[in-house]
Amino acid sequence: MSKESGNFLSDIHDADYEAAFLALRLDAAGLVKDSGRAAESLNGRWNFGVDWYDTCRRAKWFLEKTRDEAGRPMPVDWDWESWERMKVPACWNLEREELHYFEGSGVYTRTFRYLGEKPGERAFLRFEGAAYRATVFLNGKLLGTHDGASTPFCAEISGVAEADNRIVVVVEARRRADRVPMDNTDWFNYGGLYRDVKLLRVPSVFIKDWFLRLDPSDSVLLLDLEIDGGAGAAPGKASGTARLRIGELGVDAEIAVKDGRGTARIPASPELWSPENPKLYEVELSFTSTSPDAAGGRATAAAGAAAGAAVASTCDLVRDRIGFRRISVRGRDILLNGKPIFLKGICVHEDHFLTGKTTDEATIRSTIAHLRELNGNYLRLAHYPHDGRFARIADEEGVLLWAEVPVYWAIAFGNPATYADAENQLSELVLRDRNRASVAIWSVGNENADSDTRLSFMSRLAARARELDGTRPISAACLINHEKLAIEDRLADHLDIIGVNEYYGWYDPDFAKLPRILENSAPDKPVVICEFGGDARLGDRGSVDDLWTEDKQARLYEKQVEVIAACPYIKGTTPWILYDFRCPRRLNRHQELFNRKGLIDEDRKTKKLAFRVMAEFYKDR
Ligand code: GCB
Repeated sequence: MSKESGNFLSDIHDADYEAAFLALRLDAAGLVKDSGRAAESLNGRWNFGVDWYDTCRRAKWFLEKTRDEAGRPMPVDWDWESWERMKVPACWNLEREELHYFEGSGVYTRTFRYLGEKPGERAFLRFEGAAYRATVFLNGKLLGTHDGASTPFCAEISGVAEADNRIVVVVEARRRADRVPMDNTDWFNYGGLYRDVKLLRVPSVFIKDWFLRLDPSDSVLLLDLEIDGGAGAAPGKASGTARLRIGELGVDAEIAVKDGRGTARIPASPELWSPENPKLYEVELSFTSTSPDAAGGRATAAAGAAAGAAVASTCDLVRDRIGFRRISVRGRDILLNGKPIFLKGICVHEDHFLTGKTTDEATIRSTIAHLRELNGNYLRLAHYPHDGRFARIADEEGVLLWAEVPVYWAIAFGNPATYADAENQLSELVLRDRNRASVAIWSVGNENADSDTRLSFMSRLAARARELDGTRPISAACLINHEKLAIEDRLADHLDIIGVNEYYGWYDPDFAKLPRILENSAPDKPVVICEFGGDARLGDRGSVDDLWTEDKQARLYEKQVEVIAACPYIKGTTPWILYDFRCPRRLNRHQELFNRKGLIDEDRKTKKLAFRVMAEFYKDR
C-alpha cells in the first residue's frame, strides 16, 4: 500500500514502520562510562504489556495521543497504569509461566521525577542489558534503538526530561539469522530488561570515557580520555585540563585536553595486580574546562532557571579502583607480569535456574568461590558479555577473565549489518571493561567454521579489539580441523592465543584422536583448551562407559587432563562448564531442557564427581 494513497493509515498499513526507530542508534559512540559516578536506580516494578504484534511501535503508543486535533477523546489500545507489573531487572521468561518461550516485543513503562540539581546539568539513562533490541522513548520522543542483548548503552535525556517523565521501552527478543548471536545457540534466549536501568547526572562538559592501564613494557601509566564537549560546543570539542591522582602511588598529573581528547604517559611503579595479590588503587580523575560556556545552555527544563549561574571550576570528577598488571604472550607462553602462567579455569554461563541471565553480587561471588574450590585462577565468561559487576568483583577477588562476544556458530558472516552489530557489541564490551585488571583476554567468537567470509569478519573484529585496547591478548574459541586431525584454523594468524574447543571422548567417542591431534599440531602461539567435557545428570551413576552418568563424566575428565598435562604448548584450560544451564535444544531424558555438562548441578550447589578430578589437576599446577 502506497503512503501517498488517501486511505493509507500508518498505524496499520506501514510495513516499514521500524525504519524510523532504527535510524537513530544507541551504540558504543554514545556510551558514558559510569564508574565512580553516583547513579540513581530506575529498577523496580514497571508496567508491562506483552506486545506480540509490536503495536506500540506500529501505532505509536509512545506519543500518548488520546485526543484528536479538536480535543475529542479517541479510543486507544494501551493503558499503561492498568498493565501488570514486571520486575526490572528480570528475564520475563522466568517471571510468568506463559512467557517462558516468549520471544516477541514487550513494552515496559514507568514514570520518574527529575529535577536538575546543578546549573547546566545533563542526564543520561543507562541500560546495562536489554535483550535483544530496545527502542527507548521519553515523554513521547524517540531516544533511539539499541541492538545486542548483553552490552550497556546510554540515551541522553537532557532537554527532553521534565520534572515528571514517562519512559517507554519496547524490548524485542526475536532470534534471527542476521543477529549476534543468530537464531541457533546452545543456550536459552532470555528476553527483557534484565539488567539494571540507571539515571546518570553529569556536568555540561564531562568525562565520557577514560582508559587507564600500565604500559606493557615500561613503568608508565597510559591514560586516554574523552571529554564530551557539552552545550554550545560541537561534540568532542572541549578543551581544558584533566588531573589524575593516585594518592598511594604519589601520582598527581595534569593532562592537557584538546578537542575533547587527552592522552598521557605518567611514570609510576605500582604494586602489580595478580590473582595472588589483587591490589587495587584508588584513582581520581577530574577535568576542568577552559571552554567559555561550560555551564551550558543545554540545561534541562527543570534546571533551566539555574542555568547560566556561576559554575564551579572543576567540571567533572570520577573515581575508580584500578589494578595494574601486564598480560602478554611470548612464544608459546602466556605471561602475567612477565612470568609464565597456566590459566586454571572453567567456563561459566550467566544462566541461573531461578533468574536466568539476571544476576547479583552474591551469585557472582559464589561462582568465584566455586572456582577457588577448583583451585582455579581464571574464568571463561561464555558466550556473551556478562553483567558488568563480574569484572569489578573479579578485580577485587583476583580472578582472571576471558571476555567474549556472541559471534557464535553460523553467524551471517557475509552480512554487513551483522558485522556492524558484532563490532558494536565488541566495542561496548571493551569500553565497559577495559579498566578492569581481571579481564585478561578478549575473545571474538566461538566455534565458527573456517570460511573466507568468516575469516574476514572475525579478523576485522580482532583488529577492532586491538584498536580499542592494545594491551590484552586477543583470542577466539576455534574448532579442530577434524579432517586433518590438527589444530588448524586460518583465524589463528590474527589471534595472540589460540583457543580450541574439543569434545574427544564425548561427541567424538574416539578419545585416542586427541593425543594424535596434539602431536600433529605445531602452533607457534600458546593454546588454551577453552572447552572439553561431557554430560552427566547429577546422581545418575553407572560404569565409566555409561553415557550421561557422573562416572563417565569423571573418567572423561581424568583422560582429558592426563593428555593436556603432557602437551607442552597448552597454557590453560576451561572445561565446559561450571553449572548445568537451561537449553531448549536438549530434549532427552537425562537433559530435560538443560545442558548437563556442569561440574555442578543446575542448583549451583551440588557437585558431581568430575569436580574433584579438575580440582586435583589444578592443585598441582
Ligand atoms: C560447544 C559450544 C557450547 C555448547 C557445548 C556443548 O562446543 O561452544 O556453547 O554448549 O559445546 O555442550 O555441546
